Amino acid sequence: MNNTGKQSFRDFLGALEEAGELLRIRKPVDVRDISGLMAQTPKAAFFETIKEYPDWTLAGALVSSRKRLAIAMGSTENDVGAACERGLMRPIEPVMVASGPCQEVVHTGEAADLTRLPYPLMHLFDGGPYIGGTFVVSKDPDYGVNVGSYRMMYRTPKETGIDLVSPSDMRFYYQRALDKGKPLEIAVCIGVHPKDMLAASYKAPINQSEYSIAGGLHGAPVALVKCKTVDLEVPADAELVLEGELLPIGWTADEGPFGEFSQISGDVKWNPIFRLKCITHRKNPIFYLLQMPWENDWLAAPVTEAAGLQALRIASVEPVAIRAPVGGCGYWSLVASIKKRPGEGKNAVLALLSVAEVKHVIVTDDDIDIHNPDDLEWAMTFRVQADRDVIILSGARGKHIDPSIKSWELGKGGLPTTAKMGIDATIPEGVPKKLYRRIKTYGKDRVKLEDYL
Ligand SMILES: Cc1cc2nc3c(=O)[nH]c(=O)nc-3n(C[C@H](O)[C@H](O)[C@H](O)COP(=O)(O)O)c2cc1C
Ligand SMILES: [Mn+2]
Repeated sequence: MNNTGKQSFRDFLGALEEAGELLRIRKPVDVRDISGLMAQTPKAAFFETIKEYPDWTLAGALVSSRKRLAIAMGSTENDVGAACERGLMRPIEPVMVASGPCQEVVHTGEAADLTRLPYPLMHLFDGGPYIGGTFVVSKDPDYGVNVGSYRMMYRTPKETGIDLVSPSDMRFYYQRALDKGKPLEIAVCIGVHPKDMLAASYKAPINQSEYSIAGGLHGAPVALVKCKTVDLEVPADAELVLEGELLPIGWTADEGPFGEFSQISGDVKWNPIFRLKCITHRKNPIFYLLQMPWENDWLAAPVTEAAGLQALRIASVEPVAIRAPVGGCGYWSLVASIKKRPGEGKNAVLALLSVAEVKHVIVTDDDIDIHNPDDLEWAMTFRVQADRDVIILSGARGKHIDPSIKSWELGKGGLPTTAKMGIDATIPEGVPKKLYRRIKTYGKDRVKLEDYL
């Protein structure tokens, strides 16, 4: 813990280890073998010795299961969305501190060199080695501080690509700087707590800093230090910080392909370039290799679930359980059960379809266990009449990455739209509840099979 009581990346590794969820790999490893090994680890992995990078250790697969995600959130596995929502409702502003471990070692000039960091090629077909787990800070003179996560592709020792295709606050900040012909300063933090990563990936209103969201999730303020070469502040407890700027060249550099969070090997995109000025890091730094796609998809789930809970409450529908399935990559689908009053199956569908990228929604009554696929299918079978209970909308905001929306037809810089579908799998109005009385086996509570074995 750092002195505000907020947990750090290292605190989280400690919590994983305590829960028996961290695998320590002591044997020296070739950095090129790390992705392949990471994809096989049943737990989070910590590589203690990387042959070509003696100054570094590396951790990954930290939240690529609901179990480890729950450890990060300090909640039960089914309540990560609710824990996230509680944090979102009580933002806590960050505090400035004079110095922090993230700047124990400073490299400027020649020494600021991206080839000194241990990040391997992640997937076959990738356009280069990528940094996936970024916490990127930027500032706009009118809108203030922003934090988001955007993947970065190695180009040269001083340059990376960065994916700024989709609408985001930082894309907007960059466009505003570009309109003035100016670069946008950014600070890229790597190795922060998963709650910080959640805050970064949360779409806060443009004039709210995600630092206050991170504070809320932690229940303690984020301590910030001033950067060395840019006018920005970064979390004092980060493992590593890359200071630099996005060059005012617009969306002109090839970036990709990359193994995307859609679980698809993506296409080449046109994007800006990040230019490095300075690297700062902790002593004995730990590089965070965010394992795509799983960690990205699991990190998306609590935010999508929390947004779904909030949308339902705003629509004055009472949620009972919610799930952003990993098959929907944590972004594209939501399944929820509600305490329904007449008509609210439809209200709930509409509310959930309004959430960010959510494209498909299923709503059930609260007697259905939405975490059990067979129970969900049963509700879909007997509570849905497709001509009445399926809502289809056209022309909502979409994401390039979904092949089914054919974004290649848009041309450079164009933004796609998508259809959305919601299924009201609640008991239809006018159908008596007693027609859904579930079978109970006679005598099941009285006898035990094991007594007969
Ligand atoms: C691990 C991770 C990687 C991400 N990579 C990207 C990316 O490369 N490009 C992008 O536009 N969004 C990416 N996102 C989603 C954005 O971080 C998210 O939309 C965020 O809200 C953007 O913040 P902003 O609107 O404040 O700029 C990523 C999210 C996560 C969790
Ligand atoms: Mn933002």
